[in-house]
Amino acid sequence: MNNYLDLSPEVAAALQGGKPVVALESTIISHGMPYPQNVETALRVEQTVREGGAVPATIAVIGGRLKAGLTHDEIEYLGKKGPAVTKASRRDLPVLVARKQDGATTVATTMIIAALAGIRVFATGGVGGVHRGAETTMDISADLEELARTPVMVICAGAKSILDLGLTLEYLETKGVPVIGYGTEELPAFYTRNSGFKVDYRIDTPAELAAAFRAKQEMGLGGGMLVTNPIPEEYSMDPDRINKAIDEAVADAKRLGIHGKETTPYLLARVKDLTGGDSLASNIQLVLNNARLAAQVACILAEV
Ligand code: PSU
Ligand code: MN
Repeated sequence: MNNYLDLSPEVAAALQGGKPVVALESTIISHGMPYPQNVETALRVEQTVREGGAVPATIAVIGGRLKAGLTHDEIEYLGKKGPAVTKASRRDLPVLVARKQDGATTVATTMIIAALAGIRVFATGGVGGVHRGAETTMDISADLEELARTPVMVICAGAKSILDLGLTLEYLETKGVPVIGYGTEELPAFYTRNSGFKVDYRIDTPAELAAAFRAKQEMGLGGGMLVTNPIPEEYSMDPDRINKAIDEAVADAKRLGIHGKETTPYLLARVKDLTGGDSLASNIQLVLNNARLAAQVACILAEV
């Protein structure tokens, strides 16, 4: 076992026994939602994974240790500290670990720690991608490189149009990352089921998701797979309203000169404010929906 990694007793026992485990990220707790909804949601997501027959492993860096499986107190701690916790992507890990500091893990870092632990399925809300205007800012999330290199299936609700969805798909194609629509041919846009962009493949069953992932690994192709699971119809938002809020948020970020790792948290918080909190309710529901699917896939991958 890696010297930097701590598995919770429950996660260690599950992995040891070949039981299904689902990884969950912590930037969504610290930077993705306000307190206390962030903590309530994180615990509900864990509960949903359990109801699906799998063990949840919420991932973070605490006191410089890479943790897979957090206690409720640790989740409460990250949620309460919120954006004061360092948002930790791949490049942040070395110094945080050496200094024995805390970090909330993004999709990229959650994948790294999940892979170290031997966890193959990870549920979240949204992934990072190529930002609008990246042709001049070069702001491309490290999540995309991680999907290219680290063997974890990431189940998300597509990408928010705070990103340039077309360029994000092009980047993933170049990197050889399959983008799967779960029960859909269209890339979902997080708050809405449609984006106008096509996914690479539509897959309708957890068994086929598991088979494709297994084939990718057994062929030695390595890297991850991006499964995009549309938000349930009843929780999806009005596209005009959400797109107007996103356009305004992107314009505000540009005017204020927000850049680097601050961009995504700024845009997420601004969109939430501009939609008067309605987007938060949708956000919570789509994460629960992804946790359910992830548990199903993890159960199938755990069968021999
Ligand atoms: N997009 C969302 N919600 C999120 C994030 C992105 O809709 O919570 C978070 C995830 O943790 C993701 C990170 O990995 O932001 C991407 O940040 P960046 O663009 O700085 O790589
Ligand atoms: Mn960035």
